[in-house]
Amino acid sequence: MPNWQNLPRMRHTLALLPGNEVSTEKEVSELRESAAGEIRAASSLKELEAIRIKYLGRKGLLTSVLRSIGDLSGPERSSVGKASNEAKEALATLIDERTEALTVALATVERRRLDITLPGVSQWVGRRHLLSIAVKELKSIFIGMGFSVATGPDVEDIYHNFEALNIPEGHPSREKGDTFFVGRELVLRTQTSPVQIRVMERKPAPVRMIFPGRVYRKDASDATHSPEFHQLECLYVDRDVTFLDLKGTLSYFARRFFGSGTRLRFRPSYFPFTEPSAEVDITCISCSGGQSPPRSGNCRMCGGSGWLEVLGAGMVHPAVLRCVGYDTDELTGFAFGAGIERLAMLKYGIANIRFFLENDVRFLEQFG
Ligand code: 2NL
Repeated sequence: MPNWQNLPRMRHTLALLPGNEVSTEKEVSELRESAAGEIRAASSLKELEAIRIKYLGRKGLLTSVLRSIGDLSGPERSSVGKASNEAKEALATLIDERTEALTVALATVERRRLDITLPGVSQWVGRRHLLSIAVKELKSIFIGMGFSVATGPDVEDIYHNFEALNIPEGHPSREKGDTFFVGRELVLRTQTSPVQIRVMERKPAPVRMIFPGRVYRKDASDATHSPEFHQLECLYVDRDVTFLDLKGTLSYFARRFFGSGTRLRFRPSYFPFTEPSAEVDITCISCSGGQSPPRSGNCRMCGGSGWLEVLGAGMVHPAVLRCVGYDTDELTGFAFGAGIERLAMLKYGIANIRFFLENDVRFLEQFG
C-alpha cells in the first residue's frame, strides 16, 4: 500500500514530476518576469489588483509555488524557496510602485478632464454690415430678373465720370465744390455710371446689369446726406427697350424690396444722361403700405404726403449710347440710380445716415 502522504504533491505551475524538477527555479524566474511585465503594462488600479490576485493572491501562481516548496528535496527547496521569496517581495514592491504611479496619473487626468457639457467660452464673432445685407438683397432681386453685377474703380477719369455721361464742361457737378478731385485729371466717382460706360465700351448690347458701389460727393453732412455713400445703378440696353420695361422692372423691385403692396409714382425730372427722366416715389411703407389711395395725415416717415422718394431713372440719352459706339437706330435703354443708404433707411427705419459710417457696435449688432 503506497503511502500517499509521502508522495510529492502535484502543482500545475511547477513541473514536479520526476525528471522535471531541474526546471523549477527557471520557472519561478519566468513567472517573476511575466508578472513584472504585466504590472508595468497595467493601466488601471483594477487591472493591477487582478494581476496581484493572479500571482500573489491566496490561489495565486507564486503563492502556489511557495506552498509547494515543502514538497521539494533539500537543495532544490533552498534555491527555489529563495527565488520564490525574492520574487514575491520584488513583485509586491513593483505593484506598490505601479499603484502609486497610476494613482497620481489618474488624479491628474481627472483634474484636467474635459467636460463637454459645460457651456463653452463664447467667441466674439462679427456680423454683416446693414449695407452689405441691403446689397445682398438687392443683388438677389435683380439677379432673379436676369441682371448681372459689375463693379469698377472708385477713382475715375473725367471722361468716364462726366464726359461720356453727357455732363459737359461747366456743368455744376464738375466744379471743385461738388466733386473730390484727385489731381487734375482724376476724381472720386460721383456715381457708379462710369462702370457702365466701361462695360459698354468693351461689350456689345444687350447689356442687362446692376452696379453697386461707393460714390463721393462734396455734400454737407446731415441726417440724410453724407460725402460718401453707396449707389445701386441699373442699366438695360437692347432692341425695343421702352419706358414700360423700366416701370415693370422698378415695380417688381419695389414690391420685392419694400413689400408686395408697394406702388410707384413717376414725376418728370432732369438728368443729363437720361431723356426722358423721372424721380420715382413709392407708397409710404409706414402709413399706406398696400392701401389705395395712399393715406395722408401726420406720418413721420412721409410727412403726410403718402409718398417716399426712392430713386431717379430714365431712358438712356442717345448721346451716351453714341459715346460708347452703340447704334442708336437699333438700341434703346433704361437706367436708374438709387442711394443704397436711402433704400436701407426706409426699409429698416434708420433715422440718420451717419449710423452706416460710424461703426458703433450698438448699431451694427442690431442687424446681420
Ligand atoms: C440718382 C439718379 C440716376 C442714372 C442714374 C445712368 C447711367 C448711364 C446712363 C444713363 Cl451709363 N443713366 N444712370 C440714370 C438716372 C438716374 O441716378 O438720384 N441717383 C442717386
